[in-house]
Amino acid sequence: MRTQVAIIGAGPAGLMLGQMLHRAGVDHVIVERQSADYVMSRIRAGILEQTTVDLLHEVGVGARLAQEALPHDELTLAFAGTKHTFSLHQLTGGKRVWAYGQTEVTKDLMDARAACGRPTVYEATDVSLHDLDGDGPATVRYTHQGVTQELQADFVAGCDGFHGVARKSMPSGVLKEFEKVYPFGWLGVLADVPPVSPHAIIYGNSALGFSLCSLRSMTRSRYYVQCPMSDRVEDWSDARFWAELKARVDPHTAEGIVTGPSIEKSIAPLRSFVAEPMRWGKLFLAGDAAHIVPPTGAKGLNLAASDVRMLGQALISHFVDKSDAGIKHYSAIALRRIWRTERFSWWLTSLMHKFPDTEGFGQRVQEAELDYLVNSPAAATTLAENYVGLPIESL
Ligand code: RFL
Ligand code: PHB
Repeated sequence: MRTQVAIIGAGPAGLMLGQMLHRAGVDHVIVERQSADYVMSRIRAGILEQTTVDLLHEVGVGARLAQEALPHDELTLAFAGTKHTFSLHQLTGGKRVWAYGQTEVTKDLMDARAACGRPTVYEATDVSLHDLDGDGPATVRYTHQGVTQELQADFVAGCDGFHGVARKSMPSGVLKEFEKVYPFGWLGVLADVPPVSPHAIIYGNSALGFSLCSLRSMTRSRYYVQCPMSDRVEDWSDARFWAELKARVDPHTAEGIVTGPSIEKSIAPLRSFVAEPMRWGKLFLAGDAAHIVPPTGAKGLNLAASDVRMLGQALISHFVDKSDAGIKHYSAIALRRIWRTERFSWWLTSLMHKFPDTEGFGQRVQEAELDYLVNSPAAATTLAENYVGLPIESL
């Protein structure tokens, strides 16, 4: 099979890129390791920046989002027994974020994909990439239903997440990796109960550890507590989870939390990671394949979307306008925004979590910084403009 762009991975990055290329008439194939049902069942992000929402509208998958996403004009930080709400809208001159689950984004993109009729190969095993730096086309080899297949493409877009094959296909002398692993994880619970704070996410700092009150809809809540990575999901009964969450937020919030049986419970590690460069020969990386942020700033999916906006533009310019400027500059320009967002996610993680080595002193320093954020319009503006998402440079 021959195509213009082989997209590895049908997560949000791969599906969004496919949708962009489809609308510009660029031929492409998506190759995904898992089944469509498996991809749909992953519970992950919940908050979309305006730029992500704009991209989804632009690629024609915004109809349900326009009906169902909940606008968040505010952000709440809880600490030292009280909470403070920041007006994102006022602090950023009218910007906001949206509560709309990654599961819903994926469903909307998959529906659009099915309607457009472009090929997607699910359950492709042993995916490997070849001829990435030669003159001829790149080759993607994989096994599907027991048969080895080859796909030849002008470019390969590695949208296959942190554990994918694309980044590992770059020669080690070319790739530079930067990583920070945090000494804790997040235990997340999904429950069909009304959210305690439908119009503002609550990020909680407490001497007991971090907590987060989020939502998927007016009837479905998503809550998290910081936990040691040595914990197992079985260690956390629903009763233990709700008690711990309530102990970590301010009394007013604790009183308002409606508890119920969990419908999903999982523990996720926290990591900061960047791989540079994001292009080698005919291979480009986008999304979690190139970088990971800890979830504290809600940036992972949004960064994947901003990469895709830039990469999609670059590929469309190459095929449609016959200009290679975007392709040349994609890696450098995408990495500028990625590093700024890495910085913000690391900072918010450091501010809100309990670190095993800092004890009481660290807790007081965090509370002093939170107090400063609440009382300094300059500091609050910095928080808000990063939280709603930094502008995307055009290539
Ligand atoms: P994905 O979603 O990992 O998709 C990659 C796809 O590639 C496939 N794949 C392969 N396909 C072919 N061959 C191979 N060898 C392959 N290896 C892998 C995989 O099966 C998969 O389908 O990466 P993508 O598209 O870059 O999207 C990134 C986002 O999923 C991720 O950044 C976010 O979920 C992060 N995240 C959040 N981001 C936000 O913007 N806002 C949030 O509120 C937010 N909350 C979160 C999060 C991530 C979390 N976890 C579990 C890590 C909360 C949590 C708890
Ligand atoms: C979520 O709703 O899953 C969520 C919200 C905000 C975050 C991370 C995750 O920072």
